[in-house]
Amino acid sequence: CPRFQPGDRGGITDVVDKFHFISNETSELSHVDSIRIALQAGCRWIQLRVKDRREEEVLPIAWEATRLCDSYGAKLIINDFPLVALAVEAYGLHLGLTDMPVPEARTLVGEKMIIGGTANTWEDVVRRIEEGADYIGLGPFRFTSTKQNLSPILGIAGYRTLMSQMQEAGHSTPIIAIGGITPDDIGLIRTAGLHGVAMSAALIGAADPQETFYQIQQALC
Ligand code: TZP
Ligand code: MG
Repeated sequence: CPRFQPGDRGGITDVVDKFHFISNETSELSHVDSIRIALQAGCRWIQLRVKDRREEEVLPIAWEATRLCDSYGAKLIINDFPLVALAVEAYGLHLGLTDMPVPEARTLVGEKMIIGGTANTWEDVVRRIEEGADYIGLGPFRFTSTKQNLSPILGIAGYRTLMSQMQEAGHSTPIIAIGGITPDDIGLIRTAGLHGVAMSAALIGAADPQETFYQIQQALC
């Protein structure tokens, strides 16, 4: 597929929606710094995932992320804070397993916003589908230190089992793999029938994030 030029707008939706960048904070980078790296690399689906902060602390970060994402024509998804997502008119909201249930969030954010939900087991997947989630983040694929309180690791065998259960049940909600994923894993993950992948550390920690994103895109299209 053609090489996506950072700075382009439009016409790349099908490919970029398959890669979700998850923001993170390190000793060297703020959330917004991590988002800037992902946007400069070419990523156009950004999830702002701020942990252990109050809503009023998340809001200014979300505004900054909104300004940046808008300037790149990128979609911004807010993890965990429906009212923040509503305030900044985010493209979407992502809810973890212990966050507000999807239907409750739906009444808060309205019908226009995408809502994604995390799942670790077949029961979680079914619940997410029944709740009306627009996509499901399924993981972890392998161990990662990016997330605390990690659910049991699924590995490729776990994905294969869950994806065949999806197929048998006739469900088509897009499933995004997450957790410790590197560009080299994408080919294998896609053989299990997943729609796309989410990544944090492997992109912001890459020596050349733009080249890494190019490899990711090639593996996803
Ligand atoms: N949920 C499961 S693993 C994870 C989240 C948010 C972190 C993903 O980050 P990384 O650095 O790609 O493992
Ligand atoms: Mg959460």
